[in-house]
This record gives sequence, structure tokens and C-alpha cells, in this order.
Amino acid sequence: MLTPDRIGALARSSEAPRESGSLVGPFAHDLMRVLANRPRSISPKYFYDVEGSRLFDLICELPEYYPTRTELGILAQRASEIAALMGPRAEVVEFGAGSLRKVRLLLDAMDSPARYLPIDISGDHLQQSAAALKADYPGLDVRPVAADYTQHVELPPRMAASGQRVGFFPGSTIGNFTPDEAEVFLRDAARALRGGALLIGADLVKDPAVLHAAYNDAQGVTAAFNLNLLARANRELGTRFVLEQFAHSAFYNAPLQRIEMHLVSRQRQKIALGGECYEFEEGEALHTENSYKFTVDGLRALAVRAGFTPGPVWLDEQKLFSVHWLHAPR
Ligand code: AVJ
Repeated sequence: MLTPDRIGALARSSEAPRESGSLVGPFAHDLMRVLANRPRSISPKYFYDVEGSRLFDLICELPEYYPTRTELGILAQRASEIAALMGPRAEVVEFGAGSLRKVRLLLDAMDSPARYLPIDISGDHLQQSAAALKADYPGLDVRPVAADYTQHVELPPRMAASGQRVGFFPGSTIGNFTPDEAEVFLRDAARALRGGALLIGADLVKDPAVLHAAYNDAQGVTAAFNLNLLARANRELGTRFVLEQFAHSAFYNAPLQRIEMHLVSRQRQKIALGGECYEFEEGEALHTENSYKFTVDGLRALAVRAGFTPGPVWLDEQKLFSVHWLHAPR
């Protein structure tokens, strides 16, 4: 329950609202709003607390989850080609500070990278990543930016003697946006990267059985990742979701070209939050994530609408995943 004490603690914690003007943190605020609405749909950004980030790292190692290893393979194979496009003294702006494995492939191949600017909503994760990278690249100016990159982000001005500024958005995280949101995000990125480029990974449409397996792994890690949203609410907001009373559901919605993840109530039940009581009917769902899949032409057309000029595209041999070089005009 959100007792007055708890609300006070939330307000003082790092989850405290900055501009929303509400009394409670963004997660509590959004979850209450979501539960009061039908159909119920919450942003997947709330998956990634410490436990959720740990589970996501496990997902990336699963035999069924091909995107991470496939994209790493493409980047490793094309690193020198990509580094040549980046040119000397480039600045790399990463949207979301990931595991750092991917950006290391770029930095190792680049000619005197000048600066690395990871943008991430989680300040702790960001500081850890930044420190780890600084130690390995002494000449590199590592400048973490703690911000929500799904909102408009102001970047520091380019360094005096630096080369072009290249955005890096791997992992097909672009697939979490609706098509309209993706266009807004890309238009913003094109503006921030003027005269440079964006290197972006996009998961491809493919046999629905392959997609289905990637989000319904045999070990149940993806199910645990999905259910962690409720576990997180229990930890942070004092809700009493009983995880066993919700089922993981992930399926490919072919007409909309996306994987959808839901948490489906196994029975009729009530959940208390912030002094309100919310009911789930048997079979009622909380929509937790969309993961859009793309064709090469579809991604390029989206990029054009957002103001980019598409350059080279690299795929793996099985055409599972794509990495695109998009020029941002001056
Ligand atoms: C990090 C958004 C790219 O959509 O595949 C993995 C998240 N969800 N398994 C994806 C995720 C379930 C992942 N992204």
C-alpha cells in the first residue's frame, strides 16, 4: 500500500518525479493510471530495475533469443567497414547504456574515438558502465547523460577537434516504440546528429515460429522477466500481486508485425494500490510490451520520413537481424 510514509520515501528517492508534479514516483503514477484504464497497457521501460536488467541479460544468452548474438556477429564482421564510415575522432552517442559489449566492438575498430556519450534513464547502471569503459579506453572522454531518451534530450556541444557525431541504437529497442513514436524519436535523433549518422539495429520479420520461440523460451526466463514487472511493483509500491495468479503470454501479431507480451490474470482478483482497489477479471490482460519487427525497406522508409538518408545495411546470413547506417543531413 502507498501509505503516507511510503509516499514520502518515494518522493525522496531517486524515483521521485522531476517534472510530473505528482506526489509519487513515475512508476506508481503510471501503474495507477494504467490500472484505471481499459485496455490496460504499461510502458516496457518499467521492466528494467536491477532484477529486470539481470533477467534481460539472461535472455540475451538464451538459445532461442537470436537478436543479441546475431547483432554482435554483424557488428564484429562489419566493424572495420563501420569504423571507416565513422571516420577519425568521432563521438559515439548511445541511446540506452547497454552491456557495453556492442559499443566496444565499434570503439576497438575506430580511428581515435574522441568521446562516448551513453544516455540512460538508470543513473546507477550508467555510472557503472561509464567507469568500466573509462578504465579500458584512457584517451576516451566518457560523458554519461542521465536522461530518458524517449523524451527530448539536450546533448552537450561537440568537442572542438572532434569528427562526426554518430548515434548508436542497437538491440532493436526501436521496436518498443509504436510506429508514430519511432518516427518522432528518429526525427529528434536526426536533429541531434546533424552532419553525422545513426547506426541502428532492427529485428527483421521472419517465420512466426522463430519469433514465438524467442519470446517463449523453454527455461521460462522471458516469463520471469515479464512477471518481474509485478514483482517490482510489490517491492517498490507495496502491491500484493501474487505472481502465480498471472500467466506470461507472448505471441506474434502478424498484421501489426509485432510480438506482444501480456500478463493474463488466471482468476478474478483484486489489487490494492494508492488507496484504490483494482479488479482483474479471469482472463483479463495487462499489456506489457510491443516488439515491432521490420523489413529492410520498411525501416529505411521510416528513416526517410524522419529526415535521414539511408546508407548501407548489413544482415546476417540467415536474414534474422539488420544493422543500418543512416546519414543525418546537415
Ligand atoms: C530490448 C526491447 C529489444 O523486444 O526483444 C526481450 C526486450 N522482451 N524479450 C525485445 C525483450 C522480451 C527486447 N528489446
